[in-house]
Amino acid sequence: DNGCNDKSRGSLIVFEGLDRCGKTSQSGRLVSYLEKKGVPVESWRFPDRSTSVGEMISSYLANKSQLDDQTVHLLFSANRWEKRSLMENKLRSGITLVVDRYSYSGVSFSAAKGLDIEWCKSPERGLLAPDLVVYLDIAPEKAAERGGYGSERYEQLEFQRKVAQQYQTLCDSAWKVIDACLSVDSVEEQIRESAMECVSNCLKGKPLFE
Ligand code: DGP
Ligand code: NA
Ligand code: NA
Repeated sequence: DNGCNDKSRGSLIVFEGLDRCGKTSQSGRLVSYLEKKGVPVESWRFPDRSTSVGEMISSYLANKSQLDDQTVHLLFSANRWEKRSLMENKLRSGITLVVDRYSYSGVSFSAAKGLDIEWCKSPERGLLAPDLVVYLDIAPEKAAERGGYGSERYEQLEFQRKVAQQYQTLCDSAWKVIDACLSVDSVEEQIRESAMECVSNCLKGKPLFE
């Protein structure tokens, strides 16, 4: 199904960036804004730690279990796949999804460990393509200064530098790249503008792509 029969639908808006770039707070702000504008919207995030796959991921991230890099890559991907049909149903029923991390995190974090990038992309193929990718751009050193990282597996400066390099290779001209070091309000304003344009295109019947 290539989605050509779509009429109005919700938008798939994805936030990406390094740990501590401000994604979680900005995606929350966008959801509140869209709600106020009367746009049916839900806040989502990946990994979704509430499923049994998500619990395995969470335990891995907390260093409570060990998994090899390929295995954990496929678990993160499976965690998106297990939500795919629900996401599609929501979008087709007119609900906009604002998602904190998606396939680009999947590819960037695993490729940063040295896995082949094409291998990393493979299991993501067939997931729904976002209508808008918001990339909150921050230097790894700046992100590290923001109250420091937590204790999860990937929250280390050296690793985040490698993740940033991988995001660079994935980033294309369709992404909305925003300087995450601007004021919170100015970042929010730029996101609002792109999101409203995206929502109105989807209401006009922009097809849903895999
Ligand atoms: P978060 O809940 O957004 O803080 O994400 C938890 C950590 O997992 C964070 O360091 C980013 C990383 N991450 C998110 N998605 C993926 C993924 O698909 N693959 C890998 N390897 N790491 C991911
Ligand atoms: Na994190
Ligand atoms: Na986050």
